[in-house]
Amino acid sequence: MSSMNKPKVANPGLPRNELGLNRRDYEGSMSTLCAGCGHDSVTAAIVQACFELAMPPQSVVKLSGIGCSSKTTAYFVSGAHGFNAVHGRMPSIATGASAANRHLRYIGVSGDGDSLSIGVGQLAHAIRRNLDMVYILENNGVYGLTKGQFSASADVGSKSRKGEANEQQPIDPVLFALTLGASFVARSFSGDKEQLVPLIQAGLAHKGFAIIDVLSPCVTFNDHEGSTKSYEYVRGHSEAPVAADYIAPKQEIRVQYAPGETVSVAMHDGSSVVLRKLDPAYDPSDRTRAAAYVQERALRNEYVTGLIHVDTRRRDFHEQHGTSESALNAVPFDRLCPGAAKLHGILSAFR
Ligand SMILES: Cc1ncc(C[n+]2csc(CCOP(=O)(O)OP(=O)(O)O)c2C)c(N)n1
Ligand code: SF4
Ligand SMILES: [Mg+2]
Repeated sequence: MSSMNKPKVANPGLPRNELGLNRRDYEGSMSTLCAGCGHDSVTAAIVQACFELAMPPQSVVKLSGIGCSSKTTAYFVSGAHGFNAVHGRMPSIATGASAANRHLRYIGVSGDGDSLSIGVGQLAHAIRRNLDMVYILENNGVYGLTKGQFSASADVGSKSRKGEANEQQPIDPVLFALTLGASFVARSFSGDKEQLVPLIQAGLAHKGFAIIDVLSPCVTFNDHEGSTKSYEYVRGHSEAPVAADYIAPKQEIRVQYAPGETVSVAMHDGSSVVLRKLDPAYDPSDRTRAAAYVQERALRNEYVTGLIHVDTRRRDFHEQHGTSESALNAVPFDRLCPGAAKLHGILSAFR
């Protein structure tokens, strides 16, 4: 993929975070996506989230597959580690990298084609394993990169640019993730940075798999009348039962909330996520009811957005598998490779 680096010279007046870095330090190369593509707004939200969290760039690992959406990783945190996997195979790379170093922060960006067609089996197992990563699915209902075929997330009846209606049932990534027991499930819209930034921050603070389905319109192939993934349709058909505010560790909760109006979720890193209930009956800790709510609203042609479900008690991949506390590249060779005699002993236990 060709890329153009942005000049690093920044206005000296730009605000700096605790590390002394400014927002420009969290950007990547120049985007080659179409002007107005939703994916570029998601990039801007990731940049803001990482800047505000003062994440050391070298602590971030960016992973993606293939698609316009998967090009996103080139456009943020240029100082991070990165791996652009083959189509649909990003979760395997993330699993291996995470097993080798549990202390880095893994941000995966994928598309509806990459995640729900060729990569659907990979995504399913990353969810089941509760891999410790944020998985951002930039969902536009089409294969943008290959010129606008319907993807597996296209709604029944949604029309292509030429007027043809999709007939196949969609896979809703939110319902898919809830069914598989995902521990953090959110949905947002590329045009709603106010909602998306704290969701990304909460996802990064979550110990386990945090999937964020971001409705991210494709202006070139799926932004016309009749499409259910256009800017206009998504704006007019989205509703959030809870609003999430991310509160960093040691940061005071400054806003006064009325009693009963909020639920505070303590995250493993000492931060908290304050959930303001916009629908008083909604309980984001109840996975079954969350799924029913999303389905009921889908029947009314509404996208449920916000933090849909969170469960901080589920053991993540590292706890389940007892992965190495130190990164494998820091483990002495004699511990990494205990020798032929030990290996023989292990193998004979399986005979
Ligand atoms: C093995 C393989 N099969 C097919 C392709 C062609 N291909 C490239 S991207 C893509 C779909 C991308 O769709 P999506 O993930 O929704 O990304 P978008 O471009 O819409 O952001 C396909 C089918 C490929 N690159 N590799
Ligand atoms: S084709 Fe669609 S998804 Fe791809 S860059 Fe253009 S607007 Fe974005
Ligand atoms: Mg797509």
